[in-house]
Amino acid sequence: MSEPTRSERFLRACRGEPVDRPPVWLMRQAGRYLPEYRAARAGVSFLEACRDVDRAVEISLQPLRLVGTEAVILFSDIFIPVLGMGVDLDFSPGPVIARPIRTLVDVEKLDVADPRGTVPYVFEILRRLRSELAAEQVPLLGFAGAPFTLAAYLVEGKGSKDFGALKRMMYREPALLHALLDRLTEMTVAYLNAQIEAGAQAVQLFDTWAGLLSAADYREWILPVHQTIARRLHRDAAPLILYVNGGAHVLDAMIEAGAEVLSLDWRVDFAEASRRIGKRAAVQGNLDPCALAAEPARIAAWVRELREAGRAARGHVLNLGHGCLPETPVEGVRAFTEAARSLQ
Ligand code: 1CP
Repeated sequence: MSEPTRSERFLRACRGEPVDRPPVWLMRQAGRYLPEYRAARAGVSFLEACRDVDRAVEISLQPLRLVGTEAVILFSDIFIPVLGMGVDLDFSPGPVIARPIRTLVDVEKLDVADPRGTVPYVFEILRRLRSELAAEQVPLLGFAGAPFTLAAYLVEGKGSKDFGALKRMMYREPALLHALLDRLTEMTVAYLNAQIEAGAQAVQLFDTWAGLLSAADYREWILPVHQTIARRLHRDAAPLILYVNGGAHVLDAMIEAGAEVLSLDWRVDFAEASRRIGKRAAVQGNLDPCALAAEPARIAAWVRELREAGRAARGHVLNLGHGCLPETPVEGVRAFTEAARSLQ
């Protein structure tokens, strides 16, 4: 049998069809750890880089050429479509919201206009990437922040360890948070479907902060949102990858979301989780991003362990348990992808 293309291997792994070995990519594979990224960003704000189609295409492609990942993810941020809703925000380096959401009037001001009209450059970047990648048959991923994670920043105003303002809203003013999540869900469905239409072959939903909730609160507040999104996406055209950070205690509810792939962080025992998930979904993960500071031989050994552990699930995509960090050594990233590509 001839070797599959990178697109075929990736999409088969996501859908749980037989593959020769797991494909590999890394969350936040484009970013400050790469000198070439820092050069492309010199003198340009993060927002400008996201809006500049040529620059964003170049940055998106950098990891493919420089560190050997086998999928390309759109260079953008989960807050770009939120700009399209009329929210005044900036990056420093994380999102900072000028006027955090406090009332129903604030929620009702959030515009759920067609993202193809409000942030057209996102779809232009995807179309350009898809045509650049056509000859090599490399898969293109789109992504969005999940409503709860977006709400966490919109209510808090900025990043936080525990997002106390959001949790207080959840317990004190549940109707208000429901209204906010409903609006963000509408936007997310439209945004991801427009990305699929523009050429994204798989989409990842990042619910970075959903793991802050208890298992019972997760079932009440997060699972229905994920299920709605999963049901309304054009998943015949693009499988859905669901990422939750710190979600070991909600794995069963993650399975019920209905995504093709569950992306797990490093605190989850990958073998045990893969067995528990079994034929119900594929798994993605889950090396600790800090482990890329180790010797290449150790990184290669972890990759082989992850590969064996992932066999129990329906499919496996090799990745980290969270994004690359600005301090991540480029050599460690290369060791990770090389070890993945040399798996038998
Ligand atoms: O200074 C800079 O160069 C900007 C740093 C940066 C980058 C490179 C930000 C600001 N966003 C990004 C790109 C980005 N963000 C991608 C690109 C594709 C990739 O290579 O993977 C993606 C998928 C994201 C997603 C994102 N942004 C998430 C979810 C995933 C995760 O890492 O948990 C979150 C929570 C954000 C918010 C955000 N944007 C930027 C920062 C520094 C942050 C985190 C803020 C915080 O710590 O609370």
